[in-house]
Amino acid sequence: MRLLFFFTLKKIEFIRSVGNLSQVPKDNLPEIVLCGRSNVGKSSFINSLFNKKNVAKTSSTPGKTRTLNYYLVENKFYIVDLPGFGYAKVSKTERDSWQRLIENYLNSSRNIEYAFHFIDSRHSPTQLDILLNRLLRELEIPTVTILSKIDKPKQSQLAKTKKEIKEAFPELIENENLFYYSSITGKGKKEIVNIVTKLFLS
Ligand SMILES: Nc1nc2c(ncn2[C@@H]2O[C@H](COP(=O)(O)OP(=O)(O)OP(=O)(O)O)[C@@H](O)[C@H]2O)c(=O)[nH]1
Ligand SMILES: [Mg+2]
Repeated sequence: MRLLFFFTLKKIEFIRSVGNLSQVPKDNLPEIVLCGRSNVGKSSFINSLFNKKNVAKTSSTPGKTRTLNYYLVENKFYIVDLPGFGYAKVSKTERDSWQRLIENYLNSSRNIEYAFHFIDSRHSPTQLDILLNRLLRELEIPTVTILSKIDKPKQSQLAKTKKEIKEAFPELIENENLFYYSSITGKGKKEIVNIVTKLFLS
């Protein structure tokens, strides 16, 4: 019988912020990419997963992360924190340039082993979530969908989101490629740590 241990992830180093794909690290280590709308909790996820307060910069104002941020984990793989999409309060020019950066990055021949697609558990998936999901499937990037801020919704609200998620993305199966997460309570952390450990650290 194989026992699953609850490993803890400890070592994480911020490597660099990339505003242009020519600046990405050249060592070709595998990458997990965090993507999804602005303000869904992607950067907070990094801090909570590693029990750090400030390794990733977070903000209650959407649009905090504006570059691809590379974090090296246990010297073995990168977590790449992407700017959130769908943030209305930046200029169209800036929004277009982020979108191009994200699309070019996902389309690049980088070693993207996994994508974590975050959706706020209080909200219905948006058109942009549907497009992102489609793009990741077209590119054959294995993806886990994470319903974030799971400490927030009431039961009825959560039931509605779950139903909508399953309608929009019928391929999602709980605890296989669909997880619930709270950076505040730590719910879902064990499951995500297990995924990461199995992929890169065991
Ligand atoms: N209640 C609750 N709040 C959270 C959780 N995760 C993040 N937040 C809050 O949500 C806000 C946005 O979090 P970020 O981690 O900066 O979100 P992001 O997805 O990185 O946003 P962008 O950088 O704009 O794309 C912050 O005020 C966080 O404190 C969570 O699990 N529960
Ligand atoms: Mg962020």
